Formats: sequence, C-alpha cells, structure tokens
Amino acid sequence: MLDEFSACEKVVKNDLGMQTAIRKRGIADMDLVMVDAWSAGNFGLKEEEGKRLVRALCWLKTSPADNGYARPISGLYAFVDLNKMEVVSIVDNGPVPLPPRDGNYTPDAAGRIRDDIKPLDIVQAQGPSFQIDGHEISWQKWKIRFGFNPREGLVLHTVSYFDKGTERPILYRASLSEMVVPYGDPTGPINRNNAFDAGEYGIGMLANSLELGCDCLGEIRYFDAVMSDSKGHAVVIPNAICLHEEDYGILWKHTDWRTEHVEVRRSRRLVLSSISTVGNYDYGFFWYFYQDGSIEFEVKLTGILHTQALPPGVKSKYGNLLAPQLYGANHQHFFNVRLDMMIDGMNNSVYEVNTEGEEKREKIIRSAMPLLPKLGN
Ligand SMILES: [Cu+2]
Repeated sequence: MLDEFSACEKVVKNDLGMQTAIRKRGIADMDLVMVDAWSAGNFGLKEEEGKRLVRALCWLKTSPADNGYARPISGLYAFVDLNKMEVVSIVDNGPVPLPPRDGNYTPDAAGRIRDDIKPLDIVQAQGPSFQIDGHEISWQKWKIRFGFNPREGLVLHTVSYFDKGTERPILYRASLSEMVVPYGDPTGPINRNNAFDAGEYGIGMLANSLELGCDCLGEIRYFDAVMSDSKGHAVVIPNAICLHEEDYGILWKHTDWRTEHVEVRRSRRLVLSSISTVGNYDYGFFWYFYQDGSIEFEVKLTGILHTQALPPGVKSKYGNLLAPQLYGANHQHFFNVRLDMMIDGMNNSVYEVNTEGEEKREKIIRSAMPLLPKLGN
C-alpha cells in the first residue's frame, strides 16, 4: 500500500547491509538513494510462505529534485517483508557503473519547452450539458452511476440509456479488474518483474489529484476519492475523478450532391477519468460515452520506463538503450476489464458475428462473368 512504499524505502536506507553495499559503489549520500518496492512474485519457495515480500530496487539522484530513474543502482537489491517491515535478505551481484547522463524532464532542466503554439480555449459559457446527483450522472440519453475504490479505481454502476423515453439497462458494473506487466528479459533481477498493478499495488489507491488546465481542459467537475491506508485510517484524494464533455469531431455527415445540401452532426462525448501513478509509471483511465449509444474505455500509458544500468558498450537483445548505459527491457502491459452486462435485463448471452467468403467462389464469379480467364489461387 502507498504508505508502505515510503516505510519500505526508509527501512532499506537504514539497513546496515544495504548501506555497506551502496557505499561500496562509491555512493556516500544515502539521502539521494531512491527505493522502489517491486512485487517479488511467488516462486513456491518455503522462505516465501506467510510473508508479503517485495524486492526493493534502488536508484540514485544527483540532487533532491533529480530524476533518479536515470541512474539505476543495478546488481543490488533487498527482499523486504512488508508485514514485519524488515530486510529479509540482500542480493548483491557486484557493482554496475552508474549511467553518466541526467534524465531530467522539467522545463527548467530541459532548458526549453515548445512555445510555437497559440492558446486553445475551451469555453462552455452556459455550463456543461450533464446533471449530477451525488455520484449519478445524466447526460444526453445516458444515466451512469460511478464509484471509486482502492483496488480498481473507477467503477461504473447501472449504466442505462433512454430509448424513446424508456430507460434500457446496459451495464450492471464495469471496471478494470487487473493490469499485469510481464517483462521479456530472462536475466536477473528483471526476470522477476511481473507486476500486477491493480491486485498488488491498487490502481485507485495510487490515483493523482487532478489539476484544471493540465490534466483536464474545459468545464470540469471533480470528485474526491475516499479510501483507507494500511492502518485503516481514512485517506482523501482530492479531485481524483474528472468529469467533462469533449467535442469529438464529426458524428455523421451527408452531402446531397444533387441539391448541394449539407447536413452535419458534431459528436460530443462524456468523459469520466482518473490517472494513477505506480512508481515510475503513469496510467490514464478514460471511460467515454457517445451520442450513438457506444461506450469506450481507453488507457493511456505514460510516465517513465523501468530502467536498469548496463556496463559501457554492453547492449541487450531483450530491450533498448534509452541513453548511454541506461536500459529499458521489452515488456507488455495487459489490461483486463470486467464487464457485467445487463442489456435489457439479466439474461444476456454473447455471440460473435463474422463475415465469411462464399464457397465455390470461382463458380459464382464465372457465372457472372463467363469470359473471365481461369482464376489463380
Ligand atoms: Cu511499460
């Protein structure tokens, strides 16, 4: 849990064994060491039983505001049992030189950001077209209830659509159920990286407080999220959920070429979103509702790659160099969404519609075009 991230960092930095190993690498200032608690996986070993193990991986900052992910302290990590909040064992495979370059991304550090762009103002002088009653939203023909919890983040409840005045149920409940990242590098320690970001860390627990003009543009309504920390104390994340409308280009258009009469309907969509930061990585989750009755779920992946140091001149076939001696391993993010459908009631079934080629294709074509030469494959 989020408060255990900080506690784990403290425990690792106070551990004499880790301090010795880090000093051996020429690092004097422990305050500049950054520790991320990575899930340890379970390999069925006896020493894993009954423990909540994490692998504490380390990075080095050159100043308090520096981006530490540019300098991984590779070849060294600690196993920490979060239940006892203590270092269980240390793995030290020998020092790997720190990558030479900084990786800072603030406008100050980068020296410049793009300035050849004029303001784009989104104005809804008459306010948004949705109504809010607690956590219930009415917009166009949609009615949506939503919640937020530490594990899944945003949850949709009882989504329905008004069809000629009749309220027709569509979804009973919908949410992200899990996100797993297996890493495609068989060498240690990265071969153990197999993070379940919802089940192990909690996508909701790690939600950002959103800011107008940065995370969301236009006429925004925010909602707080209320959860508990590892001790059971209430934690409020202000502005964790963002609700707004977006122009979404053209929904439908037709030009009558005889009369030159043109009809266009613009598309407007309703967006319910939240953003979560899991260590070095950030996810944006967006539920979209459209005027044609469709629902869309989009995940935006951003932030900073998980990094490791490689010795000078060394490359890996399992990933790419991001900078000299700084390596990002190949990996995939798999998102699972649980959709508890309720289209016009509880008795729903799934069927698949496919387009298939006609059998005896040549015979049909030949009967239509008898003079065609013999067709190839
Ligand atoms: Cu990734």
